[in-house]
Amino acid sequence: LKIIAETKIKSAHDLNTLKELKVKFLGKKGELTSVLRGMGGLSPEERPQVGALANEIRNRLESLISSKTEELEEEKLEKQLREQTVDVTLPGLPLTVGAIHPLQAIWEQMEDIFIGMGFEVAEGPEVETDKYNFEMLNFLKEHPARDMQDSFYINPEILLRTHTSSVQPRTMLAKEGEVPVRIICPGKVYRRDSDDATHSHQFMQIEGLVVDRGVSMSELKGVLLTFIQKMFGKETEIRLRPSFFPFTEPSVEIDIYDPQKGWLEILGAGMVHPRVLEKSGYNPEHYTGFAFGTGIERIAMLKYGIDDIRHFYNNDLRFLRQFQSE
Ligand code: FA5
Repeated sequence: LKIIAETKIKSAHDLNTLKELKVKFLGKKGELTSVLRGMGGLSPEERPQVGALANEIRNRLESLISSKTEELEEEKLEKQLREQTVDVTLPGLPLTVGAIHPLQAIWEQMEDIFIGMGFEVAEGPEVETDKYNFEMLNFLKEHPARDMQDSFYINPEILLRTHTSSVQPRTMLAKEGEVPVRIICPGKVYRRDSDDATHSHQFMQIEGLVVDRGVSMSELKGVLLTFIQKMFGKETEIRLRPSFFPFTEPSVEIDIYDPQKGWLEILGAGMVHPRVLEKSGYNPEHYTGFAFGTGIERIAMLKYGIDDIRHFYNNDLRFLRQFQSE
């Protein structure tokens, strides 16, 4: 038995065969176990001798099996390593690299330009109250923009902000009458406009607000001309047209000149209305201010020559990949 078992164990080629052999010889119903069971039939003198022999065989076979198991496991590992070597000279798979979204690129560029002119970046909520979106900005109760037709209302007092101008009173109140106020606020705004080539129901604006002693219209023009020329080139011309906003007086619309398309409106601006200053805790006899608001999509469309605002929101990779190097 010992000799047969030893030969079989030594010549086992894989771990499964070895496991089977262990059961066959040493298991509960194994051959050695049945020898031990048969000891009842032996004489008392023979028993210790046969018992000792059987134990010796068991120990011998167990150590043989465990060293063979180790040997086979090592062999298996080496085989795996040999077969799975990595050929580092093979060319790798190309990685697809994402691009910054054109609106994000313009947003960041605009922030950099205004930060360079001493502006700080402010924030405000997209879900806004009537108070900050309209009331504090001198909109009359019956102003058409307050109508359910134009704004997304959550309830009669709360709506999705229709412009970033809501950050004007928020900032002034937070400053508690201190000057200078010199902020820009980029962010999303929402209107019940029907989507077409130049309108989107959700778009982005950048608001600007400056309040201090002696702030003038010529400073407003200087700041916006600097911004536009940094964005579109030194030669770009602008034009100020009279306009109306309830929160600025006088109000202007600013156009830029595009050689192909002529004059294009890009932003609204004006001197902060005295009533708006007053409502937010600034005495209009001591302080003046200017504000402006522009659409990020419209700036991006002009800058990149994009003819349809919907391209920005369709997530068409053929469109987005064109901005890979931005
Ligand atoms: C305003 O929203 C004023 N709050 C701007 C302002 C700020 C005036 C501070 C004075 C002082 P207006 O509704 O014109 O104004 O919108 C400003 C800009 O947002 C427009 O010039 C345009 O660039 C962009 N815009 C307006 N509606 C849409 C739309 N549906 N889709 C995309 N861009 C739009």
